[in-house]
Amino acid sequence: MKSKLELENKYKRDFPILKEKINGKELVYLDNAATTQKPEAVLDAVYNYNKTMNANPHRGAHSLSVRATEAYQEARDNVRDFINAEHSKEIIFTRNTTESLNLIAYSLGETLNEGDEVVVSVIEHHSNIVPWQQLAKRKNIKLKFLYPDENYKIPMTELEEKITDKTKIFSISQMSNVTGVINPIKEMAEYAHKMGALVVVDGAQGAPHIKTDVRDLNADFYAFSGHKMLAPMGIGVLYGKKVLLEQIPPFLTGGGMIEYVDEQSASYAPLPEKFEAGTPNAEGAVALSAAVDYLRDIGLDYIEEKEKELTAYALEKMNELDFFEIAGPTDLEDRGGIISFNIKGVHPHDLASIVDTEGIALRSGYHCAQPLMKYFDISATGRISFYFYNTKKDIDKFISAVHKTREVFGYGS
Ligand code: 7TS
Repeated sequence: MKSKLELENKYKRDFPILKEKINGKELVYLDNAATTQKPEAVLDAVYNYNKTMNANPHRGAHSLSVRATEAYQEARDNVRDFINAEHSKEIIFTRNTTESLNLIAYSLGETLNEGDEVVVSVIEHHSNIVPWQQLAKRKNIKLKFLYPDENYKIPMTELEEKITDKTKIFSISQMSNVTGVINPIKEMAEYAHKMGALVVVDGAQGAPHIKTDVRDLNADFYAFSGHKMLAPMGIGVLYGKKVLLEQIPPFLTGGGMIEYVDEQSASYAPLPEKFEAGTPNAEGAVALSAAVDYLRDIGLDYIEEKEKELTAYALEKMNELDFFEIAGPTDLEDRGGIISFNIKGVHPHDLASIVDTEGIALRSGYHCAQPLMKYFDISATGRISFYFYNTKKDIDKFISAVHKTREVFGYGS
């Protein structure tokens, strides 16, 4: 068992960027909800793929192409294992959560008819709202919203009121990228299924931080992004139950996803190729697989525990200061390591640029969740978000930079 200090040093070694100097200061990276950093193991995987196996997977019988195909398939198997899906063909590689959600909103949406309803929540990222709006327009169906209570949680009574026998799809995030609220997906899915709806889960802030078993959650579809869990940008995943993916039409069409093509029509390849038109991001998939290995090695239990400890510490420090207003639950059981806040008298954008001079990276703005901001009647928040490589020292530096910022604005610390 390594001591905390040994682990912190290990992460500094494993993640070269954490040693970077920003404005002459050591980087304090608190923008993990936007994207995470990459360990050497992932950087090496990208390099090795390109050095030893790059070719177009599935095209051509030459040995290098076979090597690339095998590496791509192994990555799929590894991701299957990571979320405990039943079959590798249930893992569709996409660019990111946004593309995964667009895919499902389009392809599953094709099976809906006028009068059907889709239910989402107001706490969703735009990527889990706009594709459903497009579907609603295209198919003339109704899009309904669930709202959180004063504790930022969506009560089950909201589901009982809004999800009816007209609801064909219920799409919900596992964790909010603004309030950090963790939704009880299993319980929600059970209710939606009872009403006959299919359940789509936006796992962008889930899979990287919470041990996720899609079969235990009983999600029909589950979307996430590689770049939020140590992999490069441009690789994402859509999990879907085999029987459902087989029934719905493809999203993007063209090369790679067909069986036979004649002048006027085409038949589609079996899963997963049916949903992977065009040359895939094989190096991204291989890098995601290396990220999965790294995360498995650390253990999601450890990651959850570490992030809880950091969140508890940050909330304690922030609550000691009366100028912080926190937009999220205070009960640690209901939240992950994402804290949105406002500081009386300091605009979040000013805060972000001033703390940047201290090497601190945090996010300010509406976090691609305008309906939620409107619902709370706030225009922007600051946001810090953790990953397992953050430390209490990072939080101390953030708090001290906040004091400095307030001094710039003429407040005493
Ligand atoms: N869903 C949630 C809950 C998210 O947090 C994000 C990205 C997405 C979907 C979209 O993911 P993408 O990989 O397709 O872009 N969230 C954020 C964020 O909070 N700051 O920058 C991106």
